[in-house]
Amino acid sequence: DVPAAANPASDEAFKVASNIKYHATYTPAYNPLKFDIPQAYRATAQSLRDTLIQRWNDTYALFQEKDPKQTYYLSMEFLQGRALLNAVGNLGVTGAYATALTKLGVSLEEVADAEPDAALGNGGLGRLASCFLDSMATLNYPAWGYGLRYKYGLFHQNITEKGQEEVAERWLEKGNPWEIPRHDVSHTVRFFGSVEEGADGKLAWVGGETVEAVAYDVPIPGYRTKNVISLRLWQATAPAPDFDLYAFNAGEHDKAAHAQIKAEEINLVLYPGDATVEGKLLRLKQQYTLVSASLQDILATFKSRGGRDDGPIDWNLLPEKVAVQMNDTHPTLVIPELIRLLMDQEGLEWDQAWGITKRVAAYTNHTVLPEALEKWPLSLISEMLPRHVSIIARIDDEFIEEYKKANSKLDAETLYAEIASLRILENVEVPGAPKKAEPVKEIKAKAEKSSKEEEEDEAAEPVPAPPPPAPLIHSEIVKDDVFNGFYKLWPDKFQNKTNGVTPRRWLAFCNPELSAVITKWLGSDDWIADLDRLEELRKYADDPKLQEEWTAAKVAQKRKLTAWLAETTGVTVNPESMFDIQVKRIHEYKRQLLNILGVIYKYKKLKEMPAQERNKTVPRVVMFGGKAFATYWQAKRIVKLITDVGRVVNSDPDIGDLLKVVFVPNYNVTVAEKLIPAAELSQHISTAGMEASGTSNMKFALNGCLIIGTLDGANVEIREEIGEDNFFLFGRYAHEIKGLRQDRAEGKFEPDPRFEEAKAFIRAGTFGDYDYEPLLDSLEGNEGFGRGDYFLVGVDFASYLEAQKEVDAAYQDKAGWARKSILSTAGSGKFSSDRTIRQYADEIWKIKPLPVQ
Ligand code: DL6
Repeated sequence: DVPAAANPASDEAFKVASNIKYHATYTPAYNPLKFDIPQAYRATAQSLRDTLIQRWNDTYALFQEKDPKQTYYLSMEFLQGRALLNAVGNLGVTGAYATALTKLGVSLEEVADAEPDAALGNGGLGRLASCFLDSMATLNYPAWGYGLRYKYGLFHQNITEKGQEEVAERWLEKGNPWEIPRHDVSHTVRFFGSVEEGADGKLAWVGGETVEAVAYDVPIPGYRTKNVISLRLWQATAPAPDFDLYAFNAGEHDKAAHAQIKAEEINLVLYPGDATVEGKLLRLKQQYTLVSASLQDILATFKSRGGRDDGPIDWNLLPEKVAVQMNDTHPTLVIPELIRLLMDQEGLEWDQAWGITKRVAAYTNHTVLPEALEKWPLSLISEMLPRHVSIIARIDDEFIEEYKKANSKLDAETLYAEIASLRILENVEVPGAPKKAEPVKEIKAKAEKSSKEEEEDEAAEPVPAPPPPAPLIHSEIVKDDVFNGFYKLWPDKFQNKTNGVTPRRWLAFCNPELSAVITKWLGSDDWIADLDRLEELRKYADDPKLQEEWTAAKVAQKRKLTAWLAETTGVTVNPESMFDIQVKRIHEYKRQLLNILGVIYKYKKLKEMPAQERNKTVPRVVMFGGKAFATYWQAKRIVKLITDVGRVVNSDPDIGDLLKVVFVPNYNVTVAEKLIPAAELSQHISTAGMEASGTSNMKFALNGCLIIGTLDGANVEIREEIGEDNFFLFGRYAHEIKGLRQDRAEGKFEPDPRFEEAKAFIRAGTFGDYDYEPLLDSLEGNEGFGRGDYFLVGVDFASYLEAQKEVDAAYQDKAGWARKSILSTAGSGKFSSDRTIRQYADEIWKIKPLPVQ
């Protein structure tokens, strides 16, 4: 029973408590006679869902009525994390829900903790998509997300004696109160089949297999606004008859359910292994399902708005009403699919369909790693998407013709080499091309080589100083290297948008202690929706009172994390130590290996020191978290090494609390929300030029954590904003990497003896007898299979150790550290995803806010 309201002030909490109890009884997912934490979670979520649905309906009705231009954000990944605390926070009802739940005998925190983490993503690209949704809703933009409803997401990571073990993440096991199945919204998606020409001469795609993609809407509330937008996730199901009753009754049970199982495969996991043809086909099916269902939905919405569903449709208006953003390469089938829908379903001619498509679609590049810039075998696309292949081929043909016309002065060899490097189809003959066009890269390499030889012949001129590093390294690499040919053709199509993170989840809600201090010193909590206000903290950075409160907030978070670590990993750490954290996907370019080699070196030196000297060192807990892709063996060896080092170091009585190494298992959004607020130092140490941006660096800086990092990705801008003195910089610059790589691979670079010492320590068996040779071998700077130190760990090692010394020295000055920490937060205003989304809205999508009154 809900106790009656004692005074009018608790009226709202009383209503909330009644509503929660109502849901515990009437929308039961559990025995309604019990009210334990799982029931309380479910009922609380249902109660919030009522408000969300109400507001979602109002928002949708407003968009239908006003028919604004709308953005649709297509992404294979959304790393949403938990929804409950975010919902109460954004709806402004945290206090009421906390009080209501206390009345009911449970706490908001325990209830929130019962929610599984929605991990429909892999890394930064997926979390960025989720931050963007929060900002789109908060800023009242008519914008939606589209994704896939994965049953298992990526995978759940266990850390065992053997290193990383992957198991299915059963996040939907007990149902998901945050999703609303829309059985009235579904679209047919076709695969395989053939293309036939109809009597009217038009092409039609027929036969093959089909699935029905059904919409599941996840409401996304904005902060302090009535707008609630949608993340629409597609679930593939078999079309009727989805079950063969005759086969079933004949005892062929597997066969009976075959169609349904086949359709549901699409939604099982994110990034299924693609080493086999079956794996590749499944990935392509997933990408096409997302694209086709979303575009059909978008066109249906376009037709239903402005009363055009019963009159002639003016398709030229589509770019004025619709912007489609492709989050990286995965949804790029948007281009041929939109053309197909406009031509084959809506009867447009090629020129009009292609013209409209060019104005509707935009693409964001999130990496220049070749393995992530997807290419598909032509045979596979031809088989699965035969109609699209002809569309892609036509785009390719037109491009080649246009290029030939625009470059008629080029000699044939250069012209066809350039075409070969820019066109969409690879290894397909270009009409009119000389028999064997040499790839442009080889031609360029030849030219470079001969000019180098010429240079060498000349009397040695002093080498000019390298240019200063560009502030937007990734955008420069995209323009000058990866897509240089296209950039030269269409410079106006290239723009930089600095990423950002939502300050709601990544400061206000995950770090209430620090948020309270900021609100107190800024005089209001407006900063949560206007992050530039953090700048005003700068003037108090030297104030001992603020420093004291600031440090106390950090200590509170460190204590919480200490308890959680002990519970989840069994490792006891001293909260007085410096908390040093590196959390991100495990990848050689992110160089967790550099970090752990630094730890190994430090451990060796601590062992060698006399106890007296040792005890003067700054105690540190070095934490790692992140998933290695299941078949990325080198990354998995890195995880294994970290855990082996932890096992030895953490139980060494000589070391005690001076050094602890913890691998936090199953890193996800929920874990990040615990680690980031407690971090004092975080490592963003990629090989320069390889990290497109990084967004966790922004979250750490926002929470007053100092960064040790290379001049790479968003580190460059963060350092500019928070000040050079507050950033521990090390390592070589992006423009030096190519030359260094060459030297390193040829054994021309002598690595620091400390680097050799750390490797030898592992080779000596200090951390067990696991075969680390393939990993260590990759660090050897001489040519040979798997060698060459491509990520330049050996090159940056010395400067990394020096920067770590600076960190230790700085940490000993408590007031100085607090000052730097305050300045980190104060300089983080730029990194709000609200700023990023405003830029996308103004400069790319051309959409305007439309708030529900
Ligand atoms: O743009 C969001 C995020 C960047 O911050 C990271 O630097 C970048 O690695 C990530 N990219 C991806 C794409 N896949 N890969 N590799 O996740 O995007």
